[in-house]
Amino acid sequence: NHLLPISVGEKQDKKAIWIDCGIHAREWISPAFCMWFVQNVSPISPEPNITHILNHMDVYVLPVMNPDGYKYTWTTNRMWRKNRSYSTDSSCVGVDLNRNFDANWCTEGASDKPCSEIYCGAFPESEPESEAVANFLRSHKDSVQLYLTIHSYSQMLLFPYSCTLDEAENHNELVSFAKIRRYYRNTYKYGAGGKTIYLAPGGSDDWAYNLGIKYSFTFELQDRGRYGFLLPPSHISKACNEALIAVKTIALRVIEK
Ligand code: ING
Ligand code: ZN
Repeated sequence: NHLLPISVGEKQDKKAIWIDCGIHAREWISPAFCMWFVQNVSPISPEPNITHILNHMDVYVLPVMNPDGYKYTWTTNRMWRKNRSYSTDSSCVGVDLNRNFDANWCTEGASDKPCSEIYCGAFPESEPESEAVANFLRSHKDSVQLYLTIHSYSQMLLFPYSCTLDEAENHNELVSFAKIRRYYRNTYKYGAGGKTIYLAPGGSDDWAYNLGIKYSFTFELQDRGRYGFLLPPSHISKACNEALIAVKTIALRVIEK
């Protein structure tokens, strides 16, 4: 069990936030952000905004969704992206977990070739990592109101859809939540994934959105490509702090609803 719940009190019918990091192995700033998050968003925090958030919402933090891939980037190949599962009909290893969810699964923007970096897997939720996340969210969908997933890099805040160019039903509201540029130290682009970067079916944010979690966001943290996945340690605190401000702001907005 690799999930960290943050909760105060016993209030019934409490709403919740889900946040996962490390779905892609090489995006090291992402697990760092989850650790930063749990250090700051704690029941003993003196910050009124944080107390307010925790009084209204429980938080489920998954610090590393792809632990096998993450470990592999420490031991063997720093630029590994996928998980480490073996395929029956290829010697290539790994499924792109952010193409393995059941949202227009394996259409344009994903690949059915096991050697591809964006291999969608044999079927939706074929991987234990994505299946476990999907099962948890299915069984908590009445409480989870905000889904957040942390990637790098490119400094963007994306929301559904990435699996189609169609607009989400509450598109304008998602834009208003994402439009918090002034809170970032650096500029962040924002928009629907498909139109802002590229079509990417099978992503976790689209799947969570279709499950009924109407506030669903993918963060692409620092930087914009100067260091890319190899963000130097000296940038960690700034990258995490600006994202934490954005997450707190979005959480407060969701609570206000
Ligand atoms: N970017 C994401 C990727 O999986 C993305 C972009 C966002 C896809 C939302 C699907 C949904 O390609 C990185 N850096 O991994
Ligand atoms: Zn990623």
